[in-house]
Amino acid sequence: MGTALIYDVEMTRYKLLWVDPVCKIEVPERLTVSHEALVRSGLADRCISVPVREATEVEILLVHSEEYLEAVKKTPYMTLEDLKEFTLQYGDVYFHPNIYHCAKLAAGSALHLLDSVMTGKVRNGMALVRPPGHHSMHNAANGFCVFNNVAIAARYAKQKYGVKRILIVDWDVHHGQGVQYCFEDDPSVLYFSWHRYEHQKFWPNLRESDYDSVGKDNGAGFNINVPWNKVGMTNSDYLSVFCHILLPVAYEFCPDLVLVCAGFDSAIGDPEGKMCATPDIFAHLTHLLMNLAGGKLCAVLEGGYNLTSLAQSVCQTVQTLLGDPLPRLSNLSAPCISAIESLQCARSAHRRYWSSLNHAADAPTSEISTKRAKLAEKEDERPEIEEEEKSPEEEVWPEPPKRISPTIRSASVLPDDVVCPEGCQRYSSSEDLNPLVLSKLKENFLEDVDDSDAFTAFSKLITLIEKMAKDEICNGLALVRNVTTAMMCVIQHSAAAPGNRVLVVCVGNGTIPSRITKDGKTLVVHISSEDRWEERSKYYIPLCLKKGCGDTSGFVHIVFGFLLPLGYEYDPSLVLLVRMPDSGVCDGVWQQLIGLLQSFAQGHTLVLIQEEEKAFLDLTASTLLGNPAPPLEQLQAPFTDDVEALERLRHRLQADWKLLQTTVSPESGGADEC
Ligand code: Q9C
Ligand code: ZN
Repeated sequence: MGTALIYDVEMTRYKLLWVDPVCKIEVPERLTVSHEALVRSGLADRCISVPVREATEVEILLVHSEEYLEAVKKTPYMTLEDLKEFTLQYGDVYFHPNIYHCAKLAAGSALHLLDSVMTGKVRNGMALVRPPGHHSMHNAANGFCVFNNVAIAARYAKQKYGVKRILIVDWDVHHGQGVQYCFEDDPSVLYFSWHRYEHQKFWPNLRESDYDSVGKDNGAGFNINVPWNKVGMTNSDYLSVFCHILLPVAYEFCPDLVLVCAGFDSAIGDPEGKMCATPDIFAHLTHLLMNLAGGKLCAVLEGGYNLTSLAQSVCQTVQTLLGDPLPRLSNLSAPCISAIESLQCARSAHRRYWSSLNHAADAPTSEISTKRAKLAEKEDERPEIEEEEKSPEEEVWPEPPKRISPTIRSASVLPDDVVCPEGCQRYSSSEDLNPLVLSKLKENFLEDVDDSDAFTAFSKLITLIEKMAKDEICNGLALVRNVTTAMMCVIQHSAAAPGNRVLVVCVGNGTIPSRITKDGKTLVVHISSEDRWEERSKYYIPLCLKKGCGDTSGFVHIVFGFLLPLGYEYDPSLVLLVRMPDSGVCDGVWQQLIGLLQSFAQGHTLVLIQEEEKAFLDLTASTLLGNPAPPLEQLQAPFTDDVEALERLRHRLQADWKLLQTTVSPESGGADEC
């Protein structure tokens, strides 16, 4: 199952024919540079090329009015003067004799991509299209958009394939008001958008782009807006919103299909967005959505006006869809106060609709609404003249380094009598272990190790992680006699090398020797049913679920609310996932966990499983190999006691771990300036 790529040069064949400073950024080169970057990097060749087609009138009418379609249909025959005149009735858009044709191709591309994913010809894919779609409405073109490509695809998916729940993630920097209007009262489509807002001062300046537009009637709760009230938002701000709002709600919603309004004007260097998130963030945003809906994801291009930033972001997205290991996001800062304010507002507006947000705090008092009120008073005033600053196009950032893809994806260390899972390579070290390492191993683990078999296994584990460090192997799994000893052995070796950091995720009950958690070279996140609150420290984080790891909602709550933010902030060089015996974690949750942990350490994950639990081997291997986890069932509310205890823990930890913050509080002290 591959990744589809849709592109056709025909969609570059329209452009602005008169002078208009607002529209001049929407150029044909947006498509050519994106496509050329995919070709140059070899990514295009690895995709399954899907041809474009025109959307039919019936399909366009799924979203647009007959009147509007008839009007657009006439544009190919208009004179320049007529086109200018026609354009004037809409906001921030231009027409061209060939744009109607391209708009039909753009919508048709989204539909063809959707067909390829729904029929199982491909797992996922991306369509590079012009014109974009998310601003266009039932009766109107708007914001460079003619037909609403993604909205049409969503209606089509419901109608043709009977898809029950669709998640639309709009990471473009503008609010896709066209999509919001289309599905406002429809609970089968969950629309999420973050967007530059600046208390309604930024285009399209709509009251209904704010966090309190949650959807209407039956659709209440199914429209999520996260307005950015400042420019300069960073990777941390974006991740924080994914971890603390979008992902918990998305998993609770449990979509059958994910559509992405993939605009890249939310990346650094863009003249419209003026944000500071780097192109590699899109690798992560994409990956975090790829374990929903059994991996069925269609990304459709929207905005993106800095050609360099756009091309890099498109490559990051496609490479992730192809399943390559993710880049590390180093030096994440604390989310800025304005971002946390927006997060807190959106969470509080949605807490009554989503049990995963039920515990969210109230919106921060007055400040934000006061700003809006002040703005309304001053409506007639001319905006203040801003001080001279360097234009965002001049912003410089390093080109994302080439992503590494070890030749061996998954290796296994198994007892001889255990069959190696398909696609995995049984690891039998050809190299002898460094004698120094060997003696250290003996010295430290001899008394724990009862026989030479186990000792051989440990030596293999060590050479395996050395090969991971050299990027010869991406990930691994091992069936061991005693997970705790194996864990200690790996940690001792790995943490000895300078610059290494190991994120240890322990699932299930058991005791973790406290000596490993002192120096910051390991961060242990321990999910169990035992209350180890007393033992907590900066580097030992016990997360307790009363009913144990079999509690799916509780577990998912912990993964998004704690594990992902901690992992991103810690930025490990290796992830060690330890499944304690009888952990009770169910198959689906286990697969999701493994999939999500591949966000870290360039996918260098080592999974340790105790011999008695060898039934989990195949499942583990399949996920490490990059197969999408099956969707979890729609989630129930996590237990109140658990959630309350966890929120108390969050409060204690957020001074050390800034990405855990979900509220603005005097003592939280996030970075003031974005
Ligand atoms: N500087 C898309 O990204 N102009 N459309 C805003 C404020 C309209 C953007 C003017 C921008 C439309 C798909
Ligand atoms: Zn945009």
